Amino acid sequence: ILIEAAELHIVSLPLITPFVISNQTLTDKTFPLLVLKGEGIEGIAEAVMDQIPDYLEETIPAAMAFLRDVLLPRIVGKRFASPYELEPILAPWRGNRMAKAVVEMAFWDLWSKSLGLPLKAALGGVRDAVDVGVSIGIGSIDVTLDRIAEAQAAGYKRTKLKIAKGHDVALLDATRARYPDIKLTVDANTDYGLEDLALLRRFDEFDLDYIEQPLAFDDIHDHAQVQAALKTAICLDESIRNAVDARKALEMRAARVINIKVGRVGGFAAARAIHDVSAAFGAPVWCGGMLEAGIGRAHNIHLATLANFTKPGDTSSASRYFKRDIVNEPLEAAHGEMPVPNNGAGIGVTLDRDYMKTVTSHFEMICP
Ligand code: OSB
Ligand code: MG
Repeated sequence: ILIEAAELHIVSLPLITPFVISNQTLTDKTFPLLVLKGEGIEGIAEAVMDQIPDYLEETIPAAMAFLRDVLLPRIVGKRFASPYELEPILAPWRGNRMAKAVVEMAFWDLWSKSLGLPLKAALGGVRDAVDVGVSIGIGSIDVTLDRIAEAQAAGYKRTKLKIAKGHDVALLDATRARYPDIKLTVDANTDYGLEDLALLRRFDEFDLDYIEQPLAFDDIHDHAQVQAALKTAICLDESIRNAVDARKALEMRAARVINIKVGRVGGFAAARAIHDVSAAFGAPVWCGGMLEAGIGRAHNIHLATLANFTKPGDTSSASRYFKRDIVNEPLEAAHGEMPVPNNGAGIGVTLDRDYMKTVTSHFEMICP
């Protein structure tokens, strides 16, 4: 396929409920959106970096410059026969996996559309719907219990509570008192350290399916000490950048579960490699989220159809996040299952261009 041009947008959607985690509060979901155009087809993807480097190092302003000045000029005007041909263009640059991912993901959409295949078929997925749970941001115990009640009523298959130091044991006590049997996990987003080992060990009382990313975003090694001291499985998110990290983490028993975010790890090739190495170690994976709008949500759903995504992911209904989405197709889960969108080939959702214009703060075209 010849890539004839690229559209680079910045889109900002208000969140229905502000999303609070241990190290950030989001009131709007702001993201770069890339459209690769070629031979009458469009491949689309959302990038997952934030405005400021609070979850990981990348930022929207730096990514926009890297995309505009470095990556897109090397792609626009060229032909690519498969996503693997992008690798030599993306690989030389250090880091910037979220910026690389948006290019690679948009190309997977374009490529699978050119083949007339759903993205999940191009990836080798095996399901028509994926199991999903909810991720509940930090709030008072009462508000959190209400949100769990809503998620239970909606049939979600797992509840993940965001925690932070000092907002953990009491929250879990109250949650288990009310819901002794639900599938429950926590996500610390790096808020603890090895000095908190005694506190972390108390989490074993709550029958959690796993504890997500207790220690630093750039640590794997110390997580092995936490895992050795706990009965509960550790799940790594921030600190898994690629398949080599996944191999090291599983080899040294720093985790027993991995959260794969295609937008975090540099794209589908890397996501699939992490999926495969985890399967080789017998470690289940699940598909994380970054509060994506409909385009990113669709990419995540297709990814989660791969066989080793055996734990419920974070891709809950778009209507939990946004009053109105930038895609025409509703992405709604029922009974804890999110159907794979299939309105046409590729990601199976289409942009609502009229609405998108009203929520776009920046637009540029990259031409050969
Ligand atoms: O750590 O998984 C995370 C949202 C923003 C930043 C980091 C994370 C999250 C979530 C939300 O947990 C998942 C979602 O609902 O998309
Ligand atoms: Mg996480």
